Amino acid sequence: MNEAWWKKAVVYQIYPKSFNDTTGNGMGDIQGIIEKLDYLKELGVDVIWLTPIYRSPQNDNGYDISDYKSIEPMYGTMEDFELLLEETHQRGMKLIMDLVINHTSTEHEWFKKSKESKDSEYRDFYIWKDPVDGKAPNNWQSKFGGNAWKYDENTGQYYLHLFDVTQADLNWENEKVREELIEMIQFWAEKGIDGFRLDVINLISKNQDFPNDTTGDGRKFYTDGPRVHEFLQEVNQKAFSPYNMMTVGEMSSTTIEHCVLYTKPERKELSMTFQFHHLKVDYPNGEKWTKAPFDLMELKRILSEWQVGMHEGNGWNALFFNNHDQPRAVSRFGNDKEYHNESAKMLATTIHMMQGTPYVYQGEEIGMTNPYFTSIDQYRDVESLNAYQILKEKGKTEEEVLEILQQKSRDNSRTPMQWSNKENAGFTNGTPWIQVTDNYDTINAEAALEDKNSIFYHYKKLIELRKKYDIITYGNYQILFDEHPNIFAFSREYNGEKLLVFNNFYSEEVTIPFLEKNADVLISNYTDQVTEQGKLTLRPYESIVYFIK
Ligand code: TEU
Repeated sequence: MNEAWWKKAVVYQIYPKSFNDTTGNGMGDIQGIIEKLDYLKELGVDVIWLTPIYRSPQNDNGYDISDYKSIEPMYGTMEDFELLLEETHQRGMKLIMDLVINHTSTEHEWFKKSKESKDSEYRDFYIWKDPVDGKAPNNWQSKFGGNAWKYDENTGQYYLHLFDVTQADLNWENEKVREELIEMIQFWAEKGIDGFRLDVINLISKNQDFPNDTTGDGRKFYTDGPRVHEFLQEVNQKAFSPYNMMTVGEMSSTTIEHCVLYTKPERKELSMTFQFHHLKVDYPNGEKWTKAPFDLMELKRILSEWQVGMHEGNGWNALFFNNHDQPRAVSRFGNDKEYHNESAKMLATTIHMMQGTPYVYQGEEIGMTNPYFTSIDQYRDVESLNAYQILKEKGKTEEEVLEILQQKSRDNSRTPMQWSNKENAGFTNGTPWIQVTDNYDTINAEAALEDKNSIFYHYKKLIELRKKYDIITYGNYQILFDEHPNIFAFSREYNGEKLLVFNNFYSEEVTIPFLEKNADVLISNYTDQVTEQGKLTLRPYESIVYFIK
């Protein structure tokens, strides 16, 4: 298999806690994933990405790891995992794990020993600093709100936590930390997994002066720090390359220039990167916790910039609108009421016709929507619960805060997978850890499989097209009608062939010039097209891909 097999692959992200429960404890488990492998095979995905299933106190649903080499008992056993890996491979699919190596849980043995005393041999596994003028060492803020430094009375120092206070940042400057982490990666590689998704990996290198953030609100994460490429090349050389691992880095607030450096093959760092700028087009002035419509012109500009920049730099994009941290795209960028089917398909086509490796987040393939929770008691996510407190302290009313959470909370994507119209959407026979969205009676996998016009079969066809047409993988990208306020259109060209992709992002019908003669329709979300006298009419959320030989 050539080294870049993942350029034609599609990855399916599973959030195990919400995927499928076989024990009745209300939380998904590994046996539940095994039960659904044939469903994923039917969809046609090539790779499964599991978010963390390692032992964890679950303060951040597994992104707070207390033991990298054991499975969290609520998900099952190591034997269950090894069976999942074998069953996945038997079906010709690959499996990648989530690597959270910027921080560990404060329940991790390393942290417990580090915290014991300043002389602990593990002290420098983490980032401990003396108070400055009796306060925190600098003005850095946690991504989950509040100070990024926690004072420890016992040793009179602060430790750094860029995320929750129970997620202590590892000190990558310490060679022993790198050695331990590389050995852990090799442990999983030896089991035969096929790669990793690397959590907030561009935060691992900190500016050792730990300067105040003078440009932002203290949340400017010293992303893409001074030694980040050096560290990644070391890990790649000792752990990724020897096992031919596919790797995807989650890059908070990064740049095209850095992502070209992270993913140019000859640099041997990562296979591809997730960037998030396109998922902040409903953050007015960069502020997530505000209710606001999305800005299509910004979405088009950012995605186009990344398409062109990464193509020219020979880098490689991970393409996505959905994941476990983001609201459901059909509710965020589409229309989950009157045009649910059309808009979900339109959004899928937008992503899958670009250059890069597409990621399908569990439930996206059947058009799962935000749950529209109405009470704070329905929320589970630590970031959302912190935001609730902070917004209330800032004087927002309960109603205003709940409206913001309804639009922006990470729990929007963490409701149980909707398998059928049975109780709890067929996810569990117990009480689900988080409420099921109440539209599961019509939006569920069983119904989707029985309906040839379902969103599921649109994804299946997009995945098939990627295998069949090299232009989708290798073609260059050019935006079309870039000033049009309603449509996101672009072309792809490769070896004399051309794709024309038209997406109407709104319910208003629009007409544009269209002079192509021998254009074949590769895929669309309507059964016909309206073209006459050199014009193309795009109906509500209409999406069409034309292929010109
Ligand atoms: O997410 C990184 C991150 O910044 C997220 O907090 C996300 O972008 C933000 O919530 C959007 O507002 C990764 C994991 O995907 C996330 O689930 C973890 O909570 C986080 O790292 C810490 O490990």
